[in-house]
Amino acid sequence: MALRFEVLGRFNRARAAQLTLPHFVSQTPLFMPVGTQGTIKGLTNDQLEEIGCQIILGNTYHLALRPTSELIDELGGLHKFMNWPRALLTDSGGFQMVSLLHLADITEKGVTFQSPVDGKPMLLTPEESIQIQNRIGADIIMALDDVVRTTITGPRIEEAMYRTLRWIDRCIAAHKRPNEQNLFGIIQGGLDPVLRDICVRGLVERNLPGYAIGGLAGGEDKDSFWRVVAQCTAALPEDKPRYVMGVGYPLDIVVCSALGADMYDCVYPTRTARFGTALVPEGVLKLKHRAMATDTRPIDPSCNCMVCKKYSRAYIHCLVTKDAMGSQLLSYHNLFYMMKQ
Ligand code: PRF
Ligand code: ZN
Repeated sequence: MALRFEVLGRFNRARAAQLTLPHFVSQTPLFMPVGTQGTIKGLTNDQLEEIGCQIILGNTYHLALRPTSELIDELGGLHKFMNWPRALLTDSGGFQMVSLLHLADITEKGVTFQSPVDGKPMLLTPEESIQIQNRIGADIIMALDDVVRTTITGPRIEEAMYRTLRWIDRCIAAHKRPNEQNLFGIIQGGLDPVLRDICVRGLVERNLPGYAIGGLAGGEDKDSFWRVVAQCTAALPEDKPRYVMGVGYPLDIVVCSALGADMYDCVYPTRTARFGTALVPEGVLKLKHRAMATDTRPIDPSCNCMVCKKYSRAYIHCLVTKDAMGSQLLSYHNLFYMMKQ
């Protein structure tokens, strides 16, 4: 195992812990911003460090297409390629194909999809996903899972859960760098407590370095979402990190942390910034709104970030539709807001 997870304090089911990874010692609960082509859109690595980002996500799917995992490997791995000294996590790629392409087809072999480069059919197997992630070299790599929307019902949910369990063994067998990279398993099973229970037990038996709760934040109601998180965290070992994938909104992070989850990732803070929205304690602030044009206050007067110290709402309002700097400043503030939680 290439990680250490020490719980430093507890309050009911919530915990604060220190997660030691090959490239960084991080404090949980933590939020991980999502990168695309080896970058968090609009921010430099120095800014990410300044904001306090401890782990960032690299996108396996995008990196495998360009510049390719072979080239990243040849150039010394993703840490070196993007010059990011702290920890990295890569997702297995299947979820991105299903959610981005909608053309993906899942069989026992793997995820088949049409290449966005030349339209040819391509197959991503569990073995290939792990091989690609081994080449990229992130501190945490994710198992290939069969993800279905939580809003569908019926036998497909059960099939996906059992397939995810069969694929975890193929992922474990394919993983060539267990001393440098941590393979996390992903719990599926939709909103069905019986299926979730079978999946958690199956993964815990495999004694992985960490566990993720997948298949959520896909349009189900909050009550069902939080119920699944509560059930999974209760069944997971105390001494391993728990990662809720694709979450999320500040409220969800607070609730999931109270339920005993430790790690989160989401494109929301940076994506919403590009649409001109800032995260503030009261909720959101829309910088495109006409009222902002003459507002000389900072985005959030209680925020200590560089943007709130230096710029007014009026200035950002003026930039936001005209210049990339507008969304860059908003991304900076939004990630700062997520990191100080
Ligand atoms: N599986 C994987 N990546 C994910 C998810 C998942 O279930 C989610 C949850 N919707 C976000 N990212 N592999
Ligand atoms: Zn700020």
